[in-house]
Amino acid sequence: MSGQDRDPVAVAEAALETVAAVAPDVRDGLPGRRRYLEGENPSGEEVLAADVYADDLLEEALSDVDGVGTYASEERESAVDAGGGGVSVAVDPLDGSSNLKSNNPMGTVVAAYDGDLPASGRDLVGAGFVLYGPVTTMVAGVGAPGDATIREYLVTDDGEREPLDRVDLPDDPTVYGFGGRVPDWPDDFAAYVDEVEEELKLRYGGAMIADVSQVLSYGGVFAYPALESAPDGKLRLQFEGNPVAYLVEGAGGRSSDGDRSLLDVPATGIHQRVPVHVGNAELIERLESALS
Ligand code: P6P
Repeated sequence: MSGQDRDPVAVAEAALETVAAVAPDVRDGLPGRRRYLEGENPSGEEVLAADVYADDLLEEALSDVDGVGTYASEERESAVDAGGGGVSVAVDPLDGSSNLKSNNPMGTVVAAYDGDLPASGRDLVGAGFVLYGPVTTMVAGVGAPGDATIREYLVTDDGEREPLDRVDLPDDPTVYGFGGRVPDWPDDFAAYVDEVEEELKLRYGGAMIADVSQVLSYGGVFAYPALESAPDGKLRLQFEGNPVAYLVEGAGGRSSDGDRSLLDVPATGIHQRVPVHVGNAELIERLESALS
């Protein structure tokens, strides 16, 4: 059977297993790679030696997965041909890598799309993130958006996934975390924050997947919103917005670019930015009302 013929969901599962298998090597390579390199990534951000190291490890491993035809990452201007296969993987090799200097959590995000990039979130056949926290874990699911069961896994030292609990967003929200500077928030978003901060506890750590993990564990809302200085926000749809929307919606929550599910945002480029808001449905509905 050629890679083109392999069931896309099976390819997504194999890609997630591969990311888990590489995770211990990524984590082990962090201590000696805390220095910044010359140049910037395609989004104009500084690049750590650890970013490049993780990206190279993941590109080599994921390109060998039968059925993966394209590898794309936040660190590369354009997608890489990975041989015969209909599934495209989009990776943020080290999400929140600026946390390496301060020794705070960061992670790896992977999205598996059935088709070419840039792709709609509706084309996802699987997504997940590895969280390099006190414990290395993965949160992941496979299948079409809305069909996937989202589960947490322990990632062992030899890169195996040990299933833990199914992830379901708690009904009663507890935490919030919003990126950007307060003076840079548009007035309508700032008004929404005024309401939310009366109800929830602030949890913001500068790595999207660590902050989203707080929301998945305790209920609440995470956002990197549109800013006055950056109307499309900071986070990338292909590598960050779509996969976390897939996971949070699969766990019973909602996502939004301010107007609709992130999974329905038209894909225009692999590095396109999008305002990201994910969390409990009621909080996202209130957000959309505030921004309308
Ligand atoms: P700021 C990390 O660089 C990242 O892409 C996300 O993981 C995180 O949510 C955001 O940027 C943090 O941005 O402006 O708070 O440093």
